[in-house]
Amino acid sequence: MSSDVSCLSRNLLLVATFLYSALLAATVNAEDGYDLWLRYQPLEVEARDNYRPQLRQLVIPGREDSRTLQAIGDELLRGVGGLIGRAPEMASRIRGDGFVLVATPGSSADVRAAQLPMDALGEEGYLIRAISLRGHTGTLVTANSERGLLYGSFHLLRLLQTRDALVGLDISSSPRIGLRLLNHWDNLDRSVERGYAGQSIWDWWNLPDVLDPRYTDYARANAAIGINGTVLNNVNASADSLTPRYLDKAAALAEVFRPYGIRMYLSARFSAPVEIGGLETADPQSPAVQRWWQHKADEIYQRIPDFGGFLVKANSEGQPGPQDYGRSHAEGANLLARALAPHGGVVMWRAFVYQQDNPEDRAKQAYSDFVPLDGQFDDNVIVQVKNGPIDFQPREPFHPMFGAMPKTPLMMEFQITKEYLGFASHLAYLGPMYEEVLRADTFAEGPGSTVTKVIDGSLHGQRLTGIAGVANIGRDRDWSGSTFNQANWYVFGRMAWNPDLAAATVARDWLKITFSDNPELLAGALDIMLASRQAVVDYMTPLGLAHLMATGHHYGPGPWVSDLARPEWNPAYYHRADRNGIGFDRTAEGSNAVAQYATPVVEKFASRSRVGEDLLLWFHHLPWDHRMNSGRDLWEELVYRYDRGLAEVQEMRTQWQALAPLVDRERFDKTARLLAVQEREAKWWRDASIAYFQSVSARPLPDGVAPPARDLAYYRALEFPWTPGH
Ligand code: GCW
Repeated sequence: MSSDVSCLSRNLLLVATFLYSALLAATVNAEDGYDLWLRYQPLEVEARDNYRPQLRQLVIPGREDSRTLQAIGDELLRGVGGLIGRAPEMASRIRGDGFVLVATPGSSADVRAAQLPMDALGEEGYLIRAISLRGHTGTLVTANSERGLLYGSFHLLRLLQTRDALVGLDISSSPRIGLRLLNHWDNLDRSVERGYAGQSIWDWWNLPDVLDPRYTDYARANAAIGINGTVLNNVNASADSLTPRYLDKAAALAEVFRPYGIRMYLSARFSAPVEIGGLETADPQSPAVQRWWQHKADEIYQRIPDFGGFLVKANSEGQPGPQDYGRSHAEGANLLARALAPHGGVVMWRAFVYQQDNPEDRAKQAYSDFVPLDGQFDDNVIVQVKNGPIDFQPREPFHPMFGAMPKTPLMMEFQITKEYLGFASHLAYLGPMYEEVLRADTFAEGPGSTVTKVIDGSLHGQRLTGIAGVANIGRDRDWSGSTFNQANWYVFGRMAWNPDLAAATVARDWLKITFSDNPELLAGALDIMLASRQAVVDYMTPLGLAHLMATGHHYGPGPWVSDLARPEWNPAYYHRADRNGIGFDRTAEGSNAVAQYATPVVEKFASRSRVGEDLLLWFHHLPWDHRMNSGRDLWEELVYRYDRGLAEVQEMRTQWQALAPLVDRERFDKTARLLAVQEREAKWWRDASIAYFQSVSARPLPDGVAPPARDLAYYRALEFPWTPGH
């Protein structure tokens, strides 16, 4: 009896031990997405065996005295150790074949003696070379600065992650754009405007005392893709961010970011001198106001000596600004710029403005306000322009300000968070959208005057250059609300460094790093990614339509909305559909927004046949029976596009299911579930939009097209009081 009991308990113990180790193994291998592209899971055996002889020792002269060099060392040990299963030995000098030397000409006599082409690298660029030194072969990462070494080291790790050969390496890379920034629309209460990945990662309340390890991982992730600055707080800013208490908190974060080459910036509220300074006015002409900003800048630089500067949203959507005092955007920007100039800071002044009671086509207002000010901005001001003239829609033409202000540096503002592309739940890879905008030809100085050349400064000889992405980062374990949303953060960084990179190339890198280099996985997932953005365009706003989202939260369709106080808040303002036709006439017969583009572009956009169907209804109001390239009429084509978008999402789901054996459980399931949400919502968009436009056009559905599942009244009555990000 007693032996039975002990046998039973022994068995139980065995089972428990087994379960425990199984659980442990599962946890160790758990892929919850936290690691982003710093995922250093072991490579395939063959790759590991190949790399091992080449990664034996790590030599980083001067490491003891520099936090950046320490960060580099830690990252390389961790990365190489994880990827090939054996960390290199940290050595003080080259001892044999298979060394990795990370050094500037200043920190290593060997590098100096090698006389490498360092000039072209600038401050942040780097070289990675296969090299022979002291009779041994190895790899050299070199640069003019420690920041360059940092970027080069991350590139070296990426080579392993993408399974590239180290033999014969000769890479030279430097960023084309100077300021490569994230913009967080994060509030002090940890809510995030247009954020769909949980609360803000900035724990303002517990700062500066508590430093979440996430802050370091955030800095690592950004440095790995070349991002070199971050604006911590929402452009709809609270002046409290500029009070000493909050500056102390920001300074603690700056300290964490510094070794990773990430400078801190803050959104500044224009009326701060009144709100926290006790002044009567925020007028740029007032000497007291000027002094207040100078003093504020001094106060900031005392705490954060490498502070980057201010981002400002002024006279837009109710925010205070210089126009409240009859002053121009240039006068407002220069006020802050002069306070920052002695410290080397910049002002990023946003051009996202449109005014209450201004009857002008909203797509024209920013250009009308800013272009006449060309030449009036101080040297340390850069004007930040959204990619399109309205507002981060699934597709817009490039903003007409690009190319139109030769004397003013302009920086790009992309949205990484998907306010208008299905929040965090829809899979939409934004690489193709960024690529489309960057490659668009403004013709400002003749053919080849691409948007890229405007923002990299080469078109008009600008020295101050920049690009910003509105972050999709929150407290969610996977940072961005889904695995595939991480790709949007990733591609933003990679294209900020090199705007000529193809969206498909970056997607492939990301897939290899994030999942594996299994060819079937790469092919299937790449297909999904590359088709995804056009799918969203098709099921939300096909053929150049825009801003049809429901009011305020922008979740789901609301093309019927036409009763809001300001005309340009209404979807009906944008689509202008009636019994006869649909679209916004922006030709000379209409709002003439086309005239804001350079000559050949005007003609293209103004022509119904040349504009291209993707932007057709952005620029033209056309009758429902307008003949399209397909032979269908406009009404039939519209319905066809909605169907096509939905069908694409169904296809994406099927493709993802086929990848089940190739993806770890947790990330596979979450993506599968989100794709199911996307399909349901794509169908909702399709059905509601068709129901509405049919109520207006009074046209029959083309043969064989499924009628919407519910009647229009049903869709109109839907309400979503607790949508995130609003
Ligand atoms: O797209 C709109 C958003 C606002 C945002 C604004 C802007 C920060 O709906 O939430 O405010 O753009 O870019 O300023």
